[in-house]
Amino acid sequence: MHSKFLPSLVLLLIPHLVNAHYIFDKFFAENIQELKTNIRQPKVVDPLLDVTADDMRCNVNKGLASQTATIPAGSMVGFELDTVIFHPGPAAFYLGKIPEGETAATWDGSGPQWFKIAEWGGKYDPEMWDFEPLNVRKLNTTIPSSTPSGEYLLRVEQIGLLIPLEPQFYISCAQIKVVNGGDGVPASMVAIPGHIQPDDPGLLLDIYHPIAGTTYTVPGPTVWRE
Ligand SMILES: [Cu+2]
Repeated sequence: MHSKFLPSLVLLLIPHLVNAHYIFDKFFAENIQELKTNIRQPKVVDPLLDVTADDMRCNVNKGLASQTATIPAGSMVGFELDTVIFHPGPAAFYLGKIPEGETAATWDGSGPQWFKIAEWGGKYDPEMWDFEPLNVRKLNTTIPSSTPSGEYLLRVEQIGLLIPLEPQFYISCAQIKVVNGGDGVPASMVAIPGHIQPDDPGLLLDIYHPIAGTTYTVPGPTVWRE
C-alpha cells in the first residue's frame, strides 16, 4: 500500500479493529422490524471484491431465505446493518423482477431482471470525499408506487472506497412480494454482474485526494422511479 494513504486509513479503521467489515443482515418496512428470515444471509462478513463475479447478485449465502415479506407498493423498505456503515462510498437499492417459473425464494438472480430504485452518492469536500451513507445503521427508501405487483429480490449494494483502486462490495438480498402495485414499466434493466464495469470512474475514485469542481456518479444504471 502506498504510504500516502496511511494516515486516513488508520483513522478510519481504529474503532473497528475487531470487526473491520459489516453485513446488511436485517430487513425492515413500515410494519416490520429487524426481520432476518427474508434475507439471504451472507456467509461471512468480508466484502466481495470482484464486480464481474456471479456472487455480486446476492453475495455468498448460507442458503435461501425461509420467508418472503409482503410490501405494498409506495411504502418504505430498508436494510439494517450489524454495525454502522463505516467505509465511505456510495450505496444503491435494486429490485430484481422474478422471472416466469421462479419465486423470490428460488430465483438465483440471473438475467437482465434488475433495476435501480434508489441511490446515495457523495460530494466534493476539500479534506476527503463526503459520502452520504456514512455512520448510519440503516438505509431505506420506498418501493416506487407504479412497480407492478409480484415477487422481487430487493438488493442493497454499498461500495466501500477506503482502499483506492480496491473497491469493496457489501451486498444483501431480501425476498419481498409487492402488492397493490401499478402498471409502471421499469427502465434501464440490467444483469448482475454486468451492471457495473470494473473501470467505472465511481469505483476508481481516490477519496483522499478530492479534486475541486468534480462530481460523483453512483455506479450502475440510472434510478427508475414512477
Ligand atoms: Cu471493512
